[in-house]
Amino acid sequence: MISDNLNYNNANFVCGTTSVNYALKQIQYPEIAIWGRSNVGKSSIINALTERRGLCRRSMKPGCTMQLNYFLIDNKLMIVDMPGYGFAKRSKSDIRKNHNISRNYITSSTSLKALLLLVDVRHGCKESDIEMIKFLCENGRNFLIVFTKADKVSFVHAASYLSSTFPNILADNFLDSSIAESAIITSSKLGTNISMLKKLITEAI
Ligand SMILES: Nc1nc2c(ncn2[C@@H]2O[C@H](COP(=O)(O)OP(=O)(O)OP(=O)(O)O)[C@@H](O)[C@H]2O)c(=O)[nH]1
Ligand SMILES: [Mg+2]
Repeated sequence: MISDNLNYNNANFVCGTTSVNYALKQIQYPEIAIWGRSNVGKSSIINALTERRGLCRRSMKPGCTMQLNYFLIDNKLMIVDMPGYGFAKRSKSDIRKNHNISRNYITSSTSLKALLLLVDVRHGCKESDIEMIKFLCENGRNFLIVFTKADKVSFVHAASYLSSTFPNILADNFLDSSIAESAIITSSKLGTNISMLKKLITEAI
């Protein structure tokens, strides 16, 4: 049981690996994984959670994270930065490799407690996001939708997207629209809802 007062500042990069088996063998902490389209802000949210700007390398070019990057928080929790999906400018073989790494990890990790599925609130849920949500549901994984880059849109846009557009998209795709009820909107740049996210992570592990 992990308490509420996890010290996120006490964070260290442990390893980057493409081999799920390697990771499974070496690491036995509860894991929270960060997933989402390329450039959605996965690495940035890890930096925001830990308040360590340089801990997780933000990409200048989208789609740069091509492995599972493990960060140990307070010697109790592992945060896993996953390769992004949905970036067309990578080679087909790189896209396939990234897909395989992520899918293997999601289907076979025994330490994975929940995923944060990040969606850029400016663009909303795309087809690829819906596909991944379906994949998580099919595999019985706990997940939370985390909208990113709230600082880039107006409050009105964000509120209407969350309360009507997003639940409708879920319903249109035969997905449980109550998924939207626990979605959270964040900004790594401003720190918006980052403490709330920490509470939700604690609840998930
Ligand atoms: N304004 C704003 N920009 C953000 C925010 N979060 C991330 N960004 C920017 O978005 C870009 C991508 O951020 P990353 O954190 O590297 O995204 P990523 O999902 O890790 O990208 P890949 O690893 O390539 O898939 C960077 O230029 C960040 O500075 C945010 O909350 N607000
Ligand atoms: Mg990244």
